[in-house]
Amino acid sequence: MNKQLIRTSKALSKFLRHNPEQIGITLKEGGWADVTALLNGLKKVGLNINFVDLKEIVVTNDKKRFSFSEDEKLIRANQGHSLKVDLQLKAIKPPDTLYHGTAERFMPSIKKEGLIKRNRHHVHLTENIETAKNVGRRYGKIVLLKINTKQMHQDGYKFYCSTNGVWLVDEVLPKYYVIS
Ligand code: HQG
Repeated sequence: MNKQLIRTSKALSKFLRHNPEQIGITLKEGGWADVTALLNGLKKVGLNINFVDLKEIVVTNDKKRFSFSEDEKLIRANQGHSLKVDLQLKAIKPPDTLYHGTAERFMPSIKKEGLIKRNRHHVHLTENIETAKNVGRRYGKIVLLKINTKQMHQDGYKFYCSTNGVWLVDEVLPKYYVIS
């Protein structure tokens, strides 16, 4: 993928998860944005791409961050929003164990209050240890937390899985994780 498309892909995360108003678009129910409006909005901030380019970004994105509607007239981020959007995900039974990668410097506070969603809609968890490690690494020296999601599920916590396989939950209390 060329540099312009990589830059646009990062911008898409920002506009479809956090700041659509910055390019003059609004998100509809389910977090969907109109593709034509999005392309026009991107042009305004110097990201001049066409539909074929946008499709390449969606299809080749390493974490499958974006989806088109069936008719490809709408697009949305699959997860990671700070905006209040209802992704209309159904609660499902999680695997018995999930992982969360974080940074050492957050641990004093995580030990007190557990994992909280902070700016995002949910706490993000993954089945994949490598993914968890990469996520933690973004913030400093990594700590890998192994979460007893079987117990959490039995205790009534609701789990959701985004279209791109990220597990989402409201919080993880300290009693449910061990440092792995
Ligand atoms: C930490 C990526 C202090 C939490 C990934 C994390 C993910 C606390 C940071 C997605 C805390 C929030 C999300 C507490 C949690 N005290 N720190 N009580 N509770 N934290 O970026 O999970 O590339 O909002 O451990 O794949 O790191 O964007 O969340 O370190 O799915 O598509 O606060 O981002 O996807 O950071 O990452 P984030 P995250 P994308």
